[in-house]
Amino acid sequence: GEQAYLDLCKYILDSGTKKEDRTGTGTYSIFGHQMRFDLQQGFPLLTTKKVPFRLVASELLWFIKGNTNIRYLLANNNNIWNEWAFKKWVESSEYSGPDMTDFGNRSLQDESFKKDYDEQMEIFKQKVLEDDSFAKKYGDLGSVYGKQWRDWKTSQNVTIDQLKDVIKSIRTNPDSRRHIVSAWNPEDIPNMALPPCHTLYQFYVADGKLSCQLYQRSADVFLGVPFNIASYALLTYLIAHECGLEVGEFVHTFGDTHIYANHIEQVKIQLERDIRPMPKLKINKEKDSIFDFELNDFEIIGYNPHPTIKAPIAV
Ligand code: THF
Repeated sequence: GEQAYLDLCKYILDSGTKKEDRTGTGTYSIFGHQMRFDLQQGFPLLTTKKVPFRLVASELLWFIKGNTNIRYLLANNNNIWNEWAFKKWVESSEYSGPDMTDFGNRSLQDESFKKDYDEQMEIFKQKVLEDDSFAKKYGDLGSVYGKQWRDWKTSQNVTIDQLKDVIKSIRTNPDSRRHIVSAWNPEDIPNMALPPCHTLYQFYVADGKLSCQLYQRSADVFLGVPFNIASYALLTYLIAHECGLEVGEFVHTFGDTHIYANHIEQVKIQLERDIRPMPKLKINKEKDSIFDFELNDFEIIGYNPHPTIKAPIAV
């Protein structure tokens, strides 16, 4: 449960190794870890800070629809993937605004640069929302999660719908040890804005309950992991619902597990807070296919978290 998350944070602060990373931010990290969440106890949305469920749910629906374009997220007021699409745009030959090299770090250090950046980001978002051909070219993140889950292309040019297939295999052969969805497609990685952090997940059925385990190769413990826990818990609820099963456990297994150097103070604040009761998830029982759900088919009940803790995302 949530205590396992706080224990992980504390362990990394106490024992993590300082490393440099791709983003130039620096991290404290450990390698290899596992947490378990009993979904029968409630819905694992952390209470020691506010986790915006609406953003978690719209991102998951975006994956489930096989969509890889941030236009869908923007239309749902979800900005969590903007930086990766924006990066492609400002590095392209068609971009002619102020130089945006290393915008993630510079906007944290330089007030006047941040003004330019915010302005360019606003223009970019409007263009993705309003201009179809621009959106097609620069709103798309390439072969990220949605593509691999729903539309994996083999070398024979056959399409594999891993999500549909795994639901079918859970229904027809629950004892199978092959209920796997992989987002890690080595051949396709050069076509992705970011190689998948959630590399692979597996389902397990026992005693009428559906459990899910995720292998996450790289984990941003403060900003990403609270989202990731809620996202895979929601996915497990939806698939269990479609397959007529109860929910079991979510098992979260990690590779490089890190806290960014500029999240340390935020983590310390969170560690001082006491855990509150877990909320419950209510889903619209009139729908039965995971492919038909929309944002307003979910409701989180009894969520009374501590306040938001703001932190910069590393790009
Ligand atoms: N890159 C990095 N550095 N960390 C990640 O967790 C991450 N993701 C996705 C892709 N690249 C990543 C994006 N997921 C937030 C949360 C999840 C994200 C990206 C950003 C975030 O900033 N959350 C804020 C609220 C943001 C808002 O209100 O708009 C928060 O306080 O939780 C790994 O999946």
